[in-house]
Amino acid sequence: MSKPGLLLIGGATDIMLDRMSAEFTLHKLNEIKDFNTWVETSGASIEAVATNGHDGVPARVMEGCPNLKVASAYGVGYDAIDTAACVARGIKVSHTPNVLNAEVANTTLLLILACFRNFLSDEHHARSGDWEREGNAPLSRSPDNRVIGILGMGRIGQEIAERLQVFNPTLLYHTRSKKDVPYEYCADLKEMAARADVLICITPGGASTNKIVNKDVLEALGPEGLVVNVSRGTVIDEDALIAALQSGKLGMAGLDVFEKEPHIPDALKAMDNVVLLPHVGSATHETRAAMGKLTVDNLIQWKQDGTVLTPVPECAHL
Ligand code: NAP
Ligand code: 8YV
Repeated sequence: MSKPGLLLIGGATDIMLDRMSAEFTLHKLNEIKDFNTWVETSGASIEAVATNGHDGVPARVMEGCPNLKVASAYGVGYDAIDTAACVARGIKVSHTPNVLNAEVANTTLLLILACFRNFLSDEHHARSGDWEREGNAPLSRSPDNRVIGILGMGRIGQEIAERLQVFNPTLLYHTRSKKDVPYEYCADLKEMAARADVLICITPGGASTNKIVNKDVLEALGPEGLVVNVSRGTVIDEDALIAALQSGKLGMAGLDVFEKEPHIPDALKAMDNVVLLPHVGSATHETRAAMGKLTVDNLIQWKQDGTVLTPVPECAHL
């Protein structure tokens, strides 16, 4: 019996490629020279797509693969996928929740420590010889005993809150609905920012969170405040962030995600009160292996019985 066609969009680990090739006839979008010709010869054979939170499922793929039945995302965020269009066609969308919670939480703590403790400038002070030439580095600030506001209290937000306990924080959170967690709920994001020393962003991307952290929220966080973004770049108004940091109305930023990845504005690169990471929140061998396993497990499950293990909420009823 011929294997169903699978179109890979974006990257995959070697183990993912081996497992997908054993079960599917694998096509790689980045190796297709003439897409329109490929559609004519192979588009109808494609029943499955493997993609990620950055590349999604482009409209040309949706149009060129009329028999598409499942899209498996290598990541938990799926804002790049038009789930309404998928649901309308009965296409099941899966993602990789939970297996990356710990790593993204670690990245969040890394950014908090790097910002408060001047990690980048102190490392340079040591490596450059400035310590020998100029003496001790300036004092930094402790992350301990801070008021920390978390925007988003889902799978990763709750892991972040648990791991933050090492800093003996006062924890606040803001979401659209109150959660059963032992932290203070703040119905108003700006009010939470005004009370916080640190604001952590860990919501999904998409319309409901687009630029939710705006000029008013950033200035409420204030000149001593730190904003950490490990969600999506669209959650923070990037122009307002740059202006607030440059004017001193906001103290620091620790950023793993950006509005137009992989582009990072030069203004952010030029500031020494900003720590920049290239969207590596989940990017460890161990976590990506777990994400990759679940991505392919979803595809194999679909091939076996038409269901997926971890559907996105919008597709859970399909
Ligand atoms: P989740 O379990 O679905 O949690 C999302 C949280 O955000 C929920 O508490 C939700 O509560 C809240 N939320 C959603 N829309 C909101 C809004 N408009 N205003 C306020 N709160 C809102 O998702 P997760 O597994 O924690 O993942 C969260 C996101 O992290 C992903 O979608 C992805 O974008 C990002 N992420 C980034 C990396 C990285 O490498 N940097 C890695 C993994 C994930 P309510 O629905 O009650 O509002
Ligand atoms: C991935 C992420 O790097 O899971 C997510 O939502 O942002 C990261 O784990 C991204 O999805 C690209 O694969």
